[in-house]
Amino acid sequence: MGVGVMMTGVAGSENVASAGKPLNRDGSATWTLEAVLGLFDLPFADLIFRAQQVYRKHFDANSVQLSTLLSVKTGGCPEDCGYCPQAARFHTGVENEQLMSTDEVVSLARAAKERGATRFCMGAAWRSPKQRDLEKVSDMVREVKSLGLETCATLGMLQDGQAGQLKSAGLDYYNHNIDTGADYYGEIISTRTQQDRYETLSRVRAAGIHVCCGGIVGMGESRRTRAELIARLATMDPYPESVPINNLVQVEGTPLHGVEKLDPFEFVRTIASARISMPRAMVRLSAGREQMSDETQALCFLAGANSIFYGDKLLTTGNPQAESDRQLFDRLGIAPMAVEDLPGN
Ligand code: SAM
Ligand code: DTB
Ligand code: SF4
Repeated sequence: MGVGVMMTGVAGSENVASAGKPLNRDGSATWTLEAVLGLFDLPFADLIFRAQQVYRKHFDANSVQLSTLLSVKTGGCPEDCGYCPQAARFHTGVENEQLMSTDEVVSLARAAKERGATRFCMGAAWRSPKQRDLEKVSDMVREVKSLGLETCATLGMLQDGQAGQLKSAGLDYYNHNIDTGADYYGEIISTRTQQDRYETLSRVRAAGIHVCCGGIVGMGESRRTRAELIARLATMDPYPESVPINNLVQVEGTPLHGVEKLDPFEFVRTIASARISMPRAMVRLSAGREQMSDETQALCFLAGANSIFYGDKLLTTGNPQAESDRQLFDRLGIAPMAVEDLPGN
């Protein structure tokens, strides 16, 4: 990626756009890698101030949306994502389980709704769903949607037609992350390219499903790589409606176990840069909260994070207990976002 090269489009294509000044849907100029790096390089207080200004223009800064995750198909994944406890080739103790039954999923979704979640995200450890499995997941989506929850799924790469099928079942969001900057991607995953991911994202968009796309930091990458991740996300046209920023949860047995931990302020900077460059997105403080102090989480909310995963488990790893999140929200004067306040309602 050359200095000052503009990045536009879900397909990740590059163009030199300075002459035509293409606009993102919020009307701001396209973000270059250098411009995002400039955000990361700001004094911390200036960065947070800018993030707050952008954040308060578009959202109630004391309201955070709650999504609950469920692994509907755990383990045994054929991919080699170096961070992931579910890859069959790593010995992490995560067993290869069968796809859950729709009844089981629906009863867990109902419980999540009762605890205050407004979105329910179903994850499967697949490279790509088989047709037979997609039909079962479509049933789950239909039933979860009928509970009055927003629906999200993350099932790996989608082939032509599959996104349309999920949309017909009532899927609101599809999560598929580009994970990291293009320069670092090959260090982390070899079994599918970042281009494969952009193609799935294009199919999701074309089917009219909202895009949930973000990445992971804390994998030993440079600040420049983190800035490139954010620039890539911010220059998707349109940028994702939902942007999960994960801090690597280190799991024994994965290649990334033992990598040097990211300075928490650098994590907060990543959140702030996402907020500034994607003003109307739901920026989710995602994996890694259990390992984070309350103070770091508070800084993330100040930096513009307005969504979290809520419930004591992510997919296979831990998340803070719902009760401790409720206490943290009380201490910070944060209210869970109500259904009627969700973007689009
Ligand atoms: N198998 C599907 C796929 O990869 O597209 C869906 C599930 S996958 C677990 C979803 C995302 O979770 C990954 O893209 C990655 O960003 C994040 N993730 C996985 N393991 C993680 C870890 N140990 N720490 C932080 N984030 C992680
Ligand atoms: C995302 O970006 N983060 C979530 C969700 N999308 C599916 C997953 C985090 C997984 C953390 C590791 C685990 O629990 O297995
Ligand atoms: Fe499989 Fe998804 Fe884990 Fe990669 S991140 S190994 S695709 S479950």
